Amino acid sequence: ERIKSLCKLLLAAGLVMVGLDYARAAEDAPRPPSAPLSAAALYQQHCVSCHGAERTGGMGPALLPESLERLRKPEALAVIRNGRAATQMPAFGAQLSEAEIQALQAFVYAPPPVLPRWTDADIEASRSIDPDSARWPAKPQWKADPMNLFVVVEGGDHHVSLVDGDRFEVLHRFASRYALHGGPKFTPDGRYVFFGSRDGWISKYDLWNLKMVAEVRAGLNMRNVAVSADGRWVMAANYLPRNAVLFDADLKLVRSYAAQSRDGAQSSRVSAVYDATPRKSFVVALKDLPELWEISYDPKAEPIHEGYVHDYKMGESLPTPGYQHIRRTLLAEPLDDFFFDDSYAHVLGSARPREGGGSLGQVVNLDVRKKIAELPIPGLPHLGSGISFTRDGRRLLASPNLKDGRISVVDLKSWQLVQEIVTPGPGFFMRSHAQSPYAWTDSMMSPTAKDTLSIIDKQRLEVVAQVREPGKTLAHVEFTKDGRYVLASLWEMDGALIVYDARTFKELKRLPMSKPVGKYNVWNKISREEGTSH
Ligand code: DHE
Repeated sequence: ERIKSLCKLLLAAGLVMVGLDYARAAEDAPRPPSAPLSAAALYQQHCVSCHGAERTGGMGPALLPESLERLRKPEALAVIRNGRAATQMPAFGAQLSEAEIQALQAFVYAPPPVLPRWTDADIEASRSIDPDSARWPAKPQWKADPMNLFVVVEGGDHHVSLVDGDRFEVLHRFASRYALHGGPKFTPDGRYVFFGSRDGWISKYDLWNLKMVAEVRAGLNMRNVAVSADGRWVMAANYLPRNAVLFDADLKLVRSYAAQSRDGAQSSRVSAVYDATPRKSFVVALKDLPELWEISYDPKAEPIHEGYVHDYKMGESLPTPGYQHIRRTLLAEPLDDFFFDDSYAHVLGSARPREGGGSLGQVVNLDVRKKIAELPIPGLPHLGSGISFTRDGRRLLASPNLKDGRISVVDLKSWQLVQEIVTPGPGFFMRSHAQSPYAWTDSMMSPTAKDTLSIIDKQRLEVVAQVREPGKTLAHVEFTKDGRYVLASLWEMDGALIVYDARTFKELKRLPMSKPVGKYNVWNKISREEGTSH
């Protein structure tokens, strides 16, 4: 019996050994090829935790066709393969095959089966506010002129630098939301600044205390934000969803306005919203509908009566605060980008060129609410970056052009083209200052002249000097409060903010920065200096 038991034990131990050996051998053997994962499953496995189940973003940016419009597909493949420097985006080149990387790229560029929604409830749920912010001291907690402060948006690693405009030193640097776009907007005292990101985040920052006050996600794909002249209201313009959204100064949702025709039959993306300070209203441009909206925040605004073009639903009681109305100006074609004249009674707008041509520029009078003149500037004028100035007693507008290397100069009374100033290539931005005889413009859309800033004499209306950074991109300038110095962006990952003397055009200093995109001088912004964008 004892021998029998010993044999059983040995047999069992043998089986275990064989089993272990077998398991080890199985581990060493090549895995049987499994069925390839679908792109949706790959997304689920590798991307969902940062970019969200609906691809609307999370810690990483939104991955929807609207959000990716500006990223070329080969670049997207490279990002999946190699990751993105200075971000949390890892490299997947070692884990995924080339076919899987391509499948993922195609997946994120394709529209999702169900259009993601972003409701008022989503907006409210996304909001955060520092509960102590109301008690923070109401004066700058640093030593420099708060009016000559520059807010510099660094697109390379998504940061913002605050630069002392007298000493040209960085006072503070903080992380921003991913991909800020459009100029940040300031409250009238210069204390708070509001940033808008392409993914729909609005951030309210206290410049005096160097702290974030509040954040909210207004939409999934946003164009820009505007702040009312009294600092009480903030409005966001969205492509996705198709609406404009109104907040109070602490980014608490007030209401959203669906961008629809009056009968609700057509909808539109919202191109941009601007504050029309003297009118106490927001002016809203629609990309797909031939309408221009004006939404008053003047508590004394006269109510919009029956018979006027109005927007409240029948049966709804007349809303009391003026900001709730939409005054629609009906147009022949949509306006994409525009510029206010000095009175803010006129909007000078441009539309994107369409197949078959069509007029490109128009002047709209916001009081009579109709187009009153054609604007003789073809090409793709970037009116939002336009500047105004006086020459021979006439007020002029100068606007860069995204398609051609020329600056269009238009008389703001006769609406006639005064001059076309030839530059080495098409550019995005233009800046001047009332105290400077010169306007500066870039040619960043030109592969051969992107490294050149052209300096234009505002009286002679011609280029009189250039500064260059050979082979690099040089763009977007802003003057100091007194107009003595010009700060320009060396628009590279290892770029810089370059300070030039505004009279001699000589370089004074450069501060290293990560792809500085735009820079904004507090005083020039809050005083609506004629040479800066509003
Ligand atoms: Fe902008 C402002 C539209 C691409 C950098 N851009 C604006 C504004 C509009 C606009 C309507 C004014 C909003 C404001 O300041 O409140 N931009 C567009 C476009 O339609 C376009 C051509 C295509 C798009 O995809 O949106 C476009 N813009 C770009 C870029 O590629 C730029 C160069 C780089 C980037 O970061 O996106 C760019 N846009 C800027 C900047 C401003 C801006 C820096 C603020 C300029 C200022 O000085 O006020």
